[in-house]
Amino acid sequence: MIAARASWPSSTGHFRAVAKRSQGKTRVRTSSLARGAKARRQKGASGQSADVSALRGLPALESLARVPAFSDLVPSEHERVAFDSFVAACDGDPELELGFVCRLDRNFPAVRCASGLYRAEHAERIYKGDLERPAVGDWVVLRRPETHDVALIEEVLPREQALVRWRGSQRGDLQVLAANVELVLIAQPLGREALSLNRIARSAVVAADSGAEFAVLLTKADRAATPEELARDVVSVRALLGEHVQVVALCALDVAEREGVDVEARARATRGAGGGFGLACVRELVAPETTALILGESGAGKSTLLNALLGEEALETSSVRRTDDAGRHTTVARRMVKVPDAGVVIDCPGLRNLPLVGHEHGLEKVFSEVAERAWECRFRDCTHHDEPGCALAHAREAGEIDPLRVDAYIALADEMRRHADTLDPDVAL
Ligand SMILES: Nc1nc2c(ncn2[C@@H]2O[C@H](COP(=O)(O)OP(=O)(O)O)[C@@H](O)[C@H]2O)c(=O)[nH]1
Ligand SMILES: [Mg+2]
Repeated sequence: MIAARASWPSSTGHFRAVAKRSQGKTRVRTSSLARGAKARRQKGASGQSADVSALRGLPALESLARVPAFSDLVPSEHERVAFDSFVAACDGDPELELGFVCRLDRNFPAVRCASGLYRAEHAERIYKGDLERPAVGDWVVLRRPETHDVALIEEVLPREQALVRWRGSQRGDLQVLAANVELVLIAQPLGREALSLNRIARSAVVAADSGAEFAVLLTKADRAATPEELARDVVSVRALLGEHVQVVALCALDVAEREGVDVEARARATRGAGGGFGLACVRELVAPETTALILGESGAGKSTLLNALLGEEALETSSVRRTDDAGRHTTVARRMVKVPDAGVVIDCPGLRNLPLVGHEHGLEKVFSEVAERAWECRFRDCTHHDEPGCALAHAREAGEIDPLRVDAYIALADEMRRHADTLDPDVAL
């Protein structure tokens, strides 16, 4: 049995960097399907922002590799009905088509429809009004006037699910990372620094809060100091998130071969610790008809992994800074790619931080037995630090719950409690 080596860091300092605020605020959807649809139809495509020059710097659609086909994603019944009623409100306007956003380049969408792949702009009431802009994965109503090169997104259909993060330390400033994501692949690189369990735990909480499944990918397995160290990391992650969560270690580059790393020894060690090893395991996770998103900091090896899965350099990758191992934000687009014989994966720019302003339901899901036990504390507002009658302290001491999980829960709950006025009263932290 390999002992877990990582302990829970006392601060959340891994993610101190300030969130970027470059992409405009996201607000809670106020969908208004048929509202004004007729008026918009009369207006035709003239509502678009018309800044076509801004489209010129974007990659040509023909150059994009591995864009999913229309049939690779399936709209929900709800989304289909919403589309049909929008079209009906427009008297069956033949210019309207159903599509999904498969790419955002500097916030300019590309939309995949049954008839093809199109660059699109937002209808005026979307880009000027307070309606939410579509995220990658959203189903939309697209208008394609014959006389225009660029199509127009008339409506973002009510999405089934969204993966969101809070941008700052207040509720109300949300960023939708992608919509309709079923699986979040939490990419955490191995290397000089100790594995960040904090980052993995908060990523899991964000994923669970969105309703998505999640799995952990330990990338750059060639950079773990030894196979034993790698095995200890796998054990730690499984202890943290529970043994039902899949953990896959991998090496997406063949540097391992060049630098004389014994990959097979690492694969054996990983499997011995209960994890999976290699690209084939990742491909298995992303089953056909699944939409996954790779979540991780810049430089975690997300794009390299996707290229390896695709078997070609479809996505640009970066070198990490030698001084601190940090990545350089090479990926500026959010995009979907179809992995051969597997599902669709969304690659997006690395996230420096994942503040847990909300997401308490995600915390409750990931640490369910801890959250359940927290109801037994003597004081309803117990912070689980040194209050008498603390059920979590008791569970930890009695060995009833893994201390790693208790400590992770308390650290993340502390962070959320700092914004207590925003919490849902139905969840006890
Ligand atoms: N040693 C090693 N380096 C890797 C591996 N995967 C990616 N890298 C390197 O890590 C850097 C960042 O990779 P990239 O895929 O751009 O990261 P992203 O920002 O998460 O998309 C690049 O220099 C890659 O060559 C790996 O498995 N082993
Ligand atoms: Mg990248």
